[in-house]
Amino acid sequence: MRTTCPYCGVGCGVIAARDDAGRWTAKGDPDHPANLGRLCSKGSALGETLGLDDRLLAPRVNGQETGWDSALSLVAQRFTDAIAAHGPDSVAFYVSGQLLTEDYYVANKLMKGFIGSANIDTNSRLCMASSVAGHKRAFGSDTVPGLYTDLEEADLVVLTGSNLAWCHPVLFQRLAAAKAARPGLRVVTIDPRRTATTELGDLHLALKPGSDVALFNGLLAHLHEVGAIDAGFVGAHVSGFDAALDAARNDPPATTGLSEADLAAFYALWARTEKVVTVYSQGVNQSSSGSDKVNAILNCHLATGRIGKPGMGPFSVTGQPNAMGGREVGGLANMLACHLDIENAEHRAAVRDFWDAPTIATQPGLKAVDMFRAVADGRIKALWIIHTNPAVSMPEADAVRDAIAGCDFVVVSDITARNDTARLADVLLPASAWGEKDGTVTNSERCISRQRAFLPARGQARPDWAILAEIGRRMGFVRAFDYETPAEIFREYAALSGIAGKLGRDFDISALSDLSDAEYEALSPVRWPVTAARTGGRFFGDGRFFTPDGRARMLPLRSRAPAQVPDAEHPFVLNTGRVRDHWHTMTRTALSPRLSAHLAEPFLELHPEDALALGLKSAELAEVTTTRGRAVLRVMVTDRVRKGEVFAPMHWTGETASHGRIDALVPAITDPVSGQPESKAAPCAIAPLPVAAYAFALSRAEPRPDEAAYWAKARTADGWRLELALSETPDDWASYARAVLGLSDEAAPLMVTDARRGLARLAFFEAGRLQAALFAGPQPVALSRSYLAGQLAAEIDAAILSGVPGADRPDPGATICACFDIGVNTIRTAIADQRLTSVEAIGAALRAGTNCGSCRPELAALLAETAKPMAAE
Ligand SMILES: Nc1nc2c(c(=O)[nH]1)N[C@H]1C(S)=C(S)[C@@H](COP(=O)(O)OP(=O)(O)OC[C@H]3O[C@@H](n4cnc5c(=O)[nH]c(N)nc54)[C@H](O)[C@@H]3O)O[C@H]1N2
Ligand SMILES: Nc1nc2c(c(=O)[nH]1)N[C@H]1C(S)=C(S)[C@@H](COP(=O)(O)OP(=O)(O)OC[C@H]3O[C@@H](n4cnc5c(=O)[nH]c(N)nc54)[C@H](O)[C@@H]3O)O[C@H]1N2
Ligand code: SF4
Ligand SMILES: [Mo]
Repeated sequence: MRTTCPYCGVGCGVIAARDDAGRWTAKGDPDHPANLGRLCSKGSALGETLGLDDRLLAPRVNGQETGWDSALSLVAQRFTDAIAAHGPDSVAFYVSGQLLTEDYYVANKLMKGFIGSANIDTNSRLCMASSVAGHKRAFGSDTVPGLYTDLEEADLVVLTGSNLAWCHPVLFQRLAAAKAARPGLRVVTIDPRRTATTELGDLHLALKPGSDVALFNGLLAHLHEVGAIDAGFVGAHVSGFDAALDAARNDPPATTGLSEADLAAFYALWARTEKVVTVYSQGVNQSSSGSDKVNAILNCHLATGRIGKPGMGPFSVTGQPNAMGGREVGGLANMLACHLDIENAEHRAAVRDFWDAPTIATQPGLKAVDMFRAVADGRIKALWIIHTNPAVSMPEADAVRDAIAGCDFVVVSDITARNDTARLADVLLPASAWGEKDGTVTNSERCISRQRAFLPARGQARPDWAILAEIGRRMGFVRAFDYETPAEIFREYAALSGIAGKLGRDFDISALSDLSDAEYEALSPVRWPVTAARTGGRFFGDGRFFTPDGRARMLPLRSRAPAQVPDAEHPFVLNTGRVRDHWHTMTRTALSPRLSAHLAEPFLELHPEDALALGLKSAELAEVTTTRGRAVLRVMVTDRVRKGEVFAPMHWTGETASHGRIDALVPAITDPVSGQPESKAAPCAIAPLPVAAYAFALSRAEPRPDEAAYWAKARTADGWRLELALSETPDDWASYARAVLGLSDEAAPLMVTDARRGLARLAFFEAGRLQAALFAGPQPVALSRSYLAGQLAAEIDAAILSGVPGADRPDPGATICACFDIGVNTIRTAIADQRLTSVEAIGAALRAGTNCGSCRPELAALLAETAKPMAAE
């Protein structure tokens, strides 16, 4: 079955098929234009995430399972009551860029056209809002001009605020392959820290966090100085050039902290290279000056006319699989469907007439941060959260969690009850997951692809669009929500886009409005626009923009003082982001043992000099605090980060770690134009966590370590692995282990202890097989985790207590290649023993890096040994 990957915005085509053992596996679709057969580690492991282990299979009201009818009646009633008593703005939907377009369309139609409020916002506010605002300011529309092939055709690719190697791995692989085939292709990376992505670059600019506006203002001034402005293009198609240049000249790039030589090299390369693509992502968007950062980049492309032509243009890469589709259907609180504007009376009237709606929202609704503030202070009486986990992913996550807990009525639609937000719901609705539902998504290059069902419905789960439509009907809007299939919704949406096209909007897929059900089922990937006159292609190469006068707008921009400044109490800057093998709050990727083996616990990248000053060593635990909250993270000492700056991943939750929710630390400071929070620059304090005993444990049963000062757990092939830190050493390790690892009181361990050194090692066997083991001591436990994880269910053998494999069995070390489960030690040894000098040679020797290729940047780093291994030892 051909479908589309549910993770990142690259939008790879997937072929789901059963293997010989009857298990579902995912392979890259060679015919899909996004990936041409490739998949990354997450996509390749999709088959491991389809089980029913943690699935929510029936509606729950106040924690009790119930049938759909009573759950839906309650939801419809409570929303209707709130609206009757307090008006339409007393209710809100908080949705997600992972919804399918059809789901999203129905949610938006219900809220904006039938409830009559615009209080629907999406996690794309945390993700793409600054790019949307920047595009609209410059182009008059939220249009991504280019195509993926532009990265391959360019002579210079600038990656700024993007860890493409880990976050858009297949697009990164396409770029890496193009560069290998044509070494003249230059890559410049702009990121305060070194990443797997910066390894590919010819030049890495480790700028001061937040200083991107000054960097691109400096570039604009330089382009003018050296005569690289395209006066013809500017004269015919752009307004605001003089003011933009004037502002740029008054904003010297010295504030970036970069050396003059680096700045000069970057500027000269950009100026002399006609075919340049600037790719940007969350280092740009998630900033208190995010919209200005976007426009500073767009200014340079507009001034040189390098936009919308093969191999050139600005390129905002989208994060979620349907971030783009959500923008198209109007998922943001300040948009209507099909790129129509809520504040435009003509647009509003067109949408209302088309929907035959009783009302239409007349002003923008609450943006995410403000929405949860309104929930906190009781203005929102009923809230429906769909396909997102705000108690973990919103800034000020503790306050958001408390706000949800305190709200009169909260509905959560999810595929699992095991997440921090779902635990707070009054009504929990089971949604059909990837593989069980049908619809469309749009990727970063405007390509619309089908997600198709290949699994039967699970339990009572229903697709999100069907749940939303049923609530619409139960709220009294029977005809408007009388959908029976996603194809019907898609046709209606495509027809509305035709009206948007007639109103001069970019988003027009009206040629798809009369697809039959069978044609919808068979729909091949297609880039919009899709009209009678044209299909796909680039925008703006012809110099025509979607502003009232048809000209693009350059904006006068001046760097503002950073919104968040470290001080004596909070001297470090906390940067946050992603790791290679986990997806957001891990409700799906943590189901896969091999994805969990790459980085198995929440961590903090800390510069060696800072670590020394703080008295922290690698593998110890740091307590990180901000004015908003606290986290406890494993220290990874590395010069990848600049001194004074630290980096932590966003993935860990209350389900997977004791104090790993990084957004508990992040203040909800937003960009004034887009309302997008600054997730990458929180001033923080760092101190060693006082620990009496560290422990590492393995267990067949899921561990329950609630009282520990720190814990983090991850799945292994046969059970779980657990990291622990305790503030007091237990008197009796055996009974402690029994309680935490779910063993019966009779379970008797093999045990060695060394009271003087405070060491204890215990192994519990049942029916001759290892059931659980625990290794504890006053220092961080330095044992081979990958070896130990492989010993669960092994036959009884006291050698396990050594914690390391015997001399006859080498210790593979932490997983680098997730596809073939090849560890860092195995790779290092092969490089040394076999004198390997290339990533290809490692592949030939070990197979590492030869399937999905996601680990190739790390293999390159191991070869260069310029960097330490990324995974904790
Ligand atoms: N493996 C994996 N892939 C994913 C996801 C995932 O959860 N896991 N999520 C998807 C989603 S929704 C998104 S939005 C994308 C995000 O994709 P990316 O934006 O590439 O990922 P991030 O790690 O959030 O941040 C990118 C980089 O911005 C840098 N940065 C921080 N501050 C600044 C700054 O001031 N200026 C500049 N120039 N750079 C800065 C950070 O150091 C970081 O390396 O990834 C998508 N892909
Ligand atoms: N500090 C910090 N915070 C960040 C970021 C950062 O870089 N730093 N990045 C931000 C960004 S860019 C993003 S996109 C957000 C992402 O943050 P979230 O959207 O909160 O994270 P997810 O884990 O993707 O949440 C998706 C939820 O939907 C559920 N789900 C899966 N499939 C379905 C389905 O078919 N239907 C329904 N109804 N539910 C389903 C999953 O189980 C999960 O609970 O985080 C943001 N927060
Ligand atoms: S790059 Fe990876 S996560 Fe992104 S769509 Fe492709 S396979 Fe999925
Ligand atoms: Mo995102």
